[in-house]
Amino acid sequence: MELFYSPLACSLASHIVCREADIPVTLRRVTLSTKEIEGGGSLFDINPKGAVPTLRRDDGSVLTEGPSVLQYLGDLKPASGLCPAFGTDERYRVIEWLNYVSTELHKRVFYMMFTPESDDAAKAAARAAAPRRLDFVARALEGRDYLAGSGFTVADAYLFWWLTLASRVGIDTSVHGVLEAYKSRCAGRPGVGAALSYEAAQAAR
Ligand SMILES: N[C@@H](CCC(=O)N[C@@H](CS)C(=O)NCC(=O)O)C(=O)O
Repeated sequence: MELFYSPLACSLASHIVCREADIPVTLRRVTLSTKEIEGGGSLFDINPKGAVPTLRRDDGSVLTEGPSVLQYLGDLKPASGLCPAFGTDERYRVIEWLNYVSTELHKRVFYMMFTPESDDAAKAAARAAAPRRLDFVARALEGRDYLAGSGFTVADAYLFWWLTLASRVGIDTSVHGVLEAYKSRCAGRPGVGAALSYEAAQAAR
């Protein structure tokens, strides 16, 4: 399988899951502004939406949209616990969190902060939307190690990416000790640490 990614973009969550679950993938780096794939080709020819994560499976079929890619990867390795079994309450909690991170954090805050379609007022409004959402996430993590169930799941991979990027773009997550502890807990996992170091090095290139 090939995972089309861009360093430190939301595709980091899928990369983390591959490392956590020992799923062999070839990482294909994409320059998002031009959609060029390192080594040749355009992401548009693989995913007409031109977005990462994009997963090309061994049969050539392509899966897109972070929450579906994350669940697909997690389901490849059920024993990893990264994606709880269908039908369990834990699975619906994971889906609930994936949706929250995707819509309320990723798109509501980051997308509006960075899209050229936003003027300064829209960018400021997006940034201002972060603290209330951080309060909510911090409260949800009070007394628990991870978002859903007892272990690290694909939802944590997605939230970890968002929190990591948030700090890099001046959103202060350190006001919540619980979030700092959560970030360190996640970063200390071998798969998370390896994916983050790899992409940080790629981003610095
Ligand atoms: N709806 C997609 C959006 C993913 C997304 O926003 N990816 C960003 C990187 S974090 C991207 O590829 N942006 C480039 C673009 O949309 O032109 C998903 O949930 O996977």
